[in-house]
Amino acid sequence: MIKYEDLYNEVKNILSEKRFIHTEGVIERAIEYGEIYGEDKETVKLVALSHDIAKEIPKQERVNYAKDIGVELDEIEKTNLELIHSKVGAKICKDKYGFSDEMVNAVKYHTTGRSNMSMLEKIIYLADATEKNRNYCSQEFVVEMAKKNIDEAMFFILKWTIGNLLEQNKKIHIDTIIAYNYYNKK
Ligand code: DGI
Ligand code: FE
Ligand code: FE
Repeated sequence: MIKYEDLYNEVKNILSEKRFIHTEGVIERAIEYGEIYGEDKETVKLVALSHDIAKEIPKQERVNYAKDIGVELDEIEKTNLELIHSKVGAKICKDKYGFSDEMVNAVKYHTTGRSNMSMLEKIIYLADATEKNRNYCSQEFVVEMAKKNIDEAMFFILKWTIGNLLEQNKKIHIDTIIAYNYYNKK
């Protein structure tokens, strides 16, 4: 597996300044959550650092790039470029950086979520949504919720995300809906 220091420089070169600032926010938040929930710090840092590695592949190239590296896309993913970056990123992390399956899945499901997520998957999903540069979800009450009851925070973010997507008439990916139902414990 690639060393954190080496990957840090690689990611810094690949991403724009804005996206790298977001990434540093995710690393910081993921470390906080990881400490509370007892996840290995180096693992958490590596996944947070690389979660958006494929975010800035030019839109017109993204579908072909996914095909070239052997990522299968469903119909929604083919037309929603936002959704491709997590799957493509996961494949890069597996093939190029030698990530374990659990780490790969944390990258793969960081945008949609899914049912029955591992602790590492939830930490990355929530760190991505609540890092300090985010507007709404970085508020203290959301961060506190994530620290006290991680499944409740999953539900909160999923509900908020789906609400936003509905308002914009966007399609909801099936994994997002499955995750919402799973973490809706009421
Ligand atoms: O990559 P980031 O911006 O850091 O965050 P992210 O990976 O959570 O991606 C956020 C984008 O993904 C945002 O524009 C909403 C979109 N998204 C998340 N779930 C769905 C979705 N888009 C569609 N169409 N359907 C979804 O279910
Ligand atoms: Fe992302
Ligand atoms: Fe992100």
